[in-house]
Amino acid sequence: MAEGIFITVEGVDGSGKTTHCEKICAYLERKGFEVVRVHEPGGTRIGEQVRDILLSSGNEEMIDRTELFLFMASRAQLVEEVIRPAVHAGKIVVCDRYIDSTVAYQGYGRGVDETLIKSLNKFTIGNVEPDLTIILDLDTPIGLRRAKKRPGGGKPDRIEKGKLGFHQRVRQGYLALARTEHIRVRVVDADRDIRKTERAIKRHIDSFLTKFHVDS
Ligand code: T5A
Repeated sequence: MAEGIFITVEGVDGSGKTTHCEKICAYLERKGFEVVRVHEPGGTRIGEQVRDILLSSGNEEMIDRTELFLFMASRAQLVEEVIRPAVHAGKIVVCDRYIDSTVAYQGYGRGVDETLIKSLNKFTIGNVEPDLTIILDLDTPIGLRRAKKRPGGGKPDRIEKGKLGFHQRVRQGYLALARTEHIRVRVVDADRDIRKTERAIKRHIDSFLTKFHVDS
């Protein structure tokens, strides 16, 4: 491929993004593509330091604007260090969370103005827009329970500690985004057997690759 592809995976906490990003990468590699897997916040040396500040449950006094700018800072670094060069080199980048997380969490969840978020996102990423976004949709209490049970899980981080109402608004935000961005965004039911979710995701990826005549 002359120019690569950029796929993002989104959803509420514990919806299975990490699990399915791994499966998507393995699937694409089996098809012969060169794949780069990244996550947000983090994914670079500087971004991982920002991630620690953002998620540390001790940082309870963090105000919404600080949170918003730290997510953007981590994203800017990831775009320039990793995503843009990889896409330009013809690779497929699979990113666990990206711009839609900020619309859902800081916009719908915290109530920050959506127009402001979108213009900050634009400033942060330039033209590095996702080609395809999979939203794993799940009832929020189920996701939060799953996140607690994951290996190495246990204590909720600063954002997982948010009230149920906050997490429910985040889910509604994702569903609203899917309605307005129906060409780029695909919603997959994540409240079922992992293999069924995996098959649904593969169908969306295959149909995207066919539609855009992409060969490895
Ligand atoms: N955030 C992020 C913002 O507020 N704004 C932003 O702009 C950005 C980029 C990131 C936090 O930051 C927020 C959102 C987040 O709160 P994180 O640690 O990266 O923090 O958190 P998550 O991205 O939510 O990752 P999690 O690890 O919590 O959840 P995942 O990755 O969605 O879920 P996963 O794959 O780890 O699965 C959780 C458990 O469920 C099981 C898995 O085996 C695992 O044990 N599971 C299933 N169990 C039953 N049935 C299924 N179908 C299952 N699928 C997975």
